Amino acid sequence: MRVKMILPALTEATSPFFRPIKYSLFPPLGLATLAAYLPPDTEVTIVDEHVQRLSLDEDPPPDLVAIQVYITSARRSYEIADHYRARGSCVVLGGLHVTSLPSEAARHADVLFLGPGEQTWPQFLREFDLGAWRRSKALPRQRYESTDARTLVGLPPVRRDLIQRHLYLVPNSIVVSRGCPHHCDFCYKDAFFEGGKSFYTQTVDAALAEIDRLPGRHLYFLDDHLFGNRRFAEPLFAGMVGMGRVWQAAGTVDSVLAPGLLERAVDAGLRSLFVGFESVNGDNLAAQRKRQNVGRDYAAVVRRLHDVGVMVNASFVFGMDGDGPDVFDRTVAWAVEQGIETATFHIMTPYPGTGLYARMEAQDRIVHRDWDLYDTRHVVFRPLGMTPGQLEDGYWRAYRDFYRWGNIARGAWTKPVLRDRLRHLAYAGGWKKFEPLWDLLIRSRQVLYALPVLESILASFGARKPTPAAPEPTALRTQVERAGAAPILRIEAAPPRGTTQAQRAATPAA
Ligand code: B12
Ligand code: SF4
Repeated sequence: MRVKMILPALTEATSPFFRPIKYSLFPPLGLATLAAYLPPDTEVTIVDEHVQRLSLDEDPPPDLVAIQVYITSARRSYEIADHYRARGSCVVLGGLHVTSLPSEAARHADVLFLGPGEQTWPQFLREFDLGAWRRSKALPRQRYESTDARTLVGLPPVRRDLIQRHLYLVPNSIVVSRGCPHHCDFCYKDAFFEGGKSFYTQTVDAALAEIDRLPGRHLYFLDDHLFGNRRFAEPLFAGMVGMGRVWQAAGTVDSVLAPGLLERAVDAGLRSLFVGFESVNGDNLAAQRKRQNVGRDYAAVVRRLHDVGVMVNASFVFGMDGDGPDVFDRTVAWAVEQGIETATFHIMTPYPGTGLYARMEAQDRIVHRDWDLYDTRHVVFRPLGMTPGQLEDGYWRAYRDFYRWGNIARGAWTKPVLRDRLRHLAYAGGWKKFEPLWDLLIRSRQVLYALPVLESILASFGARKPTPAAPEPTALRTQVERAGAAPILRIEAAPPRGTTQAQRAATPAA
């Protein structure tokens, strides 16, 4: 059987003029995971349109075309699906957007997969009869839904041999869990994992074996919340000590404050953490059910990470119902003052299937459903505290301001040691000030050559001795941070749910 697996790209990622580095960071791990279930005699290719040209006219066409659909690439995915269906291939669609809107996707697919694929995909492969399909387009079923039997135990090794490593800056991306223990209203998580477990991990031994199979030194854990299960994370980190890895990951503010775990991660090689702060306004957090953030001392989170030598990639969302036009400057000023190295800003985006989307729809605040623009850079709903124009302008201004050389230097100079200041300058400047250079590396297919630079910047962080663990989060004082003279951050305890209608769209590691 000839199988083609495709990760379609949104238009921006294939532009002939300029390609942001973020689309050349990570290989299509989901598809490589699924490829591992194919029988050994299968002829299989994986095409990632973010980094490769997708040819659609091979002759004969593939027997089976499997497409991963994200919201921003849904339009393109459906185009490709329609094309291959017209050519007679069996087209199967899966992924987050298909799970959110199966009735939309069904118009473009022979078979749909809802939820994670580790159980349903092998089941389909057992049931699919290529002869019957060729003869009469017969299929055992048209929809496979992942429900209660979810597990990562016995996961076959990811087919990394199908990934073109040299096309990515971070070929060693890895996920050792699925989902997250939290339930933020704006997040895709609850909708995607509906009907079964929404947070589960590999066995520690299997995760360590997967790490061991990866060449080189650098790793990027794409798990939504690597620290989410302490009974898994602790032995994992212990097992990684001595492996000589430097790695990046995502974690929540409460897990950073939890005593002991962060230090273990640092001992195992953690050097940079993506943290979903989301908002400097406590009302927003409560309204979004971002309970793990409410009442936390954000400045202590940053300090604690810096004290153990971990760089911070802080994620913020603009446009929640408690946000007014001042939110952009307040957020940037706070982040710069804390010495945060990199920040990711988003415009709140209601993804179909989320609690946020349901509320916005009920309030008739969704202005269009052009999924191409659901990319967290466009306003697709009516904000309460400002106009859509103010929200979009403020979002871009926040990026510009945070990454001004003056602010990068100001952030770097919050660090007491010259070496740390220089690293801050190198890391923050490297990401945002050399976009044309990244573009050149991407086009000349040399992007992997920049990895040693990233590794050495990361490796020299964390050289300091870990500080003692922070006190229990509950004992931490809520406090007012200051940016210049103006108080900018006060995270309050959660008011009762539903008192405001806020929300947004976070990308835990995107
Ligand atoms: C890495 C990543 C990226 C990378 C690359 C994506 C890639 N190479 O796959 C980059 C940086 C390019 C990226 C960009 C963006 N991302 Co992103 N990203 C992720 C991240 C962190 C990990 C993806 C991953 O590898 N998961 C691990 C693998 C194993 O899981 P998986 O890919 O989901 O695959 C499984 C299932 O979905 C299913 N499945 C998937 N496809 C198929 C197909 C078939 C046939 C079957 C049977 C099953 C199946 O089975 C797989 C195994 O279980 C996710 C968060 C997350 N935890 O998933 C966000 C996430 C996917 N990103 C998101 C967003 C919003 C974006 C951006 C729009 C953000 C932005 N502002 O720029 C852009 C645009 C994306 C695009 N190209 O259209 C959202 C998507 C929301 C949605 N409803 O679609 C997520 C969920 C983050 C979030 N919490 O909001 N992203
Ligand atoms: S936003 Fe982050 S912490 Fe909240 S449910 Fe989603 S992955 Fe978990």
